[in-house]
Amino acid sequence: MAESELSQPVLTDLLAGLPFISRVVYLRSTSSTNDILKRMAAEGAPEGTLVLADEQTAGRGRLNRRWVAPAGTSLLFSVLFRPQGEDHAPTPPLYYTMICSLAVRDAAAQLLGIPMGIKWPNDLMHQGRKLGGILTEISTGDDGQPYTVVGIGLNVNWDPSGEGFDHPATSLANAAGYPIERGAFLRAVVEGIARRYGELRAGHSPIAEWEAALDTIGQDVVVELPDRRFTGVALGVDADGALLVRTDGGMERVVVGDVRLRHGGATA
Ligand code: BT5
Repeated sequence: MAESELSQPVLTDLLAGLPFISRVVYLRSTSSTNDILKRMAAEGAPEGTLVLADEQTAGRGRLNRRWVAPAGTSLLFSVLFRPQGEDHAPTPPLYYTMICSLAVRDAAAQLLGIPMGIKWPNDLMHQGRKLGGILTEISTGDDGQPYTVVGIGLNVNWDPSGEGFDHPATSLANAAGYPIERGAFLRAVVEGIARRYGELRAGHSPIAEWEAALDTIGQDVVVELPDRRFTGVALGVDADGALLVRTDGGMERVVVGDVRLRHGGATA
C-alpha cells in the first residue's frame, strides 16, 4: 500500500455509505479536532459527525498533555456520539473509548497483520510501544443530554521513537515495515467503530472483549494518581471499566490515572 493524500473529497468518498457516520469534515490544519468537534456539537452537530485534520497545532492528550504529530503523517480525528432517546442510564464514557480502541486493534490485525494491545485506559500499544492514544471527553448539550467526543491519534507514517515521549513510541509503518495508506486504514477503523457502536446500542457490553485485549491485566503495575502513587497487581476491570488493583493494603479501584507495567514488559 502506498501513502495517500487526504482531502475533503477523498475523505467524503472514503467514508460514504458507512452506517453511523453522518457528516465528515476535513481540515488541513487546526488546533485540536476534539476542540473543533466539541464546538460543533455545542452548536448542534448530529451524532456521527467526524472531524479529521492533517495537522494539529494544539493536539491534546489527557490532563492537558500534548499530542504531537508532524503534518500529514498520522491519523488525527474525532467522532461524536450523541445517542438519541436513551431510556436507560447513560453509557459510561469509557465504553466509547473501548469500542474505538477495539476497532483500531481489529483494523491493525486484519489489514496489516499487526498485533496490538491496549494499555488501560486509553493507550494503543505494539510490543510495549505506544502507537496511538484516545481522548474521550463528555459534555452536556442545551437539551440537557450528554454527548461524547472521542479523539483518536494514531502514528502512521513517521518514526516517533526518538521524540522522548513518556513511553517508548512507534507507528504503524514502523511495525509493518512499509508505508501505510492512511485512508484505507481510517475506513477500516471507522467501519469497526460503527459496527461496535451498533452492538453497544443494542445492549452488548464491550467490557469482556476489552478486558481480554488489555496488556495490563495480570501484570505488576505502578499506578500514578494526581495525588499519590502505588504498586500492585492489576486483576481486572469492573462494569464501568475501572481498573482493579490488588495492593499490600487491599483492593484499589482506579478510575482516572496512569498505569505503567512495573517491569516494562508487554504482550502485544
Ligand atoms: C493520549 O493521551 O494518549 C490521547 C491522545 C489523543 C490524541 C487525539 S489526536 C485527535 C484528537 N484531538 C486531540 O487534540 N486529541 C485527540 P495521554 O495518555 O495523556 O498521553 C499523552 C502523552 O503521550 C504525552 O504526554 C506524550 O508523552 C505522549 N505522546 C504525545 N504525542 C505522542 C505520539 N505521537 N506518539 C506517542 N506518544 C505521544
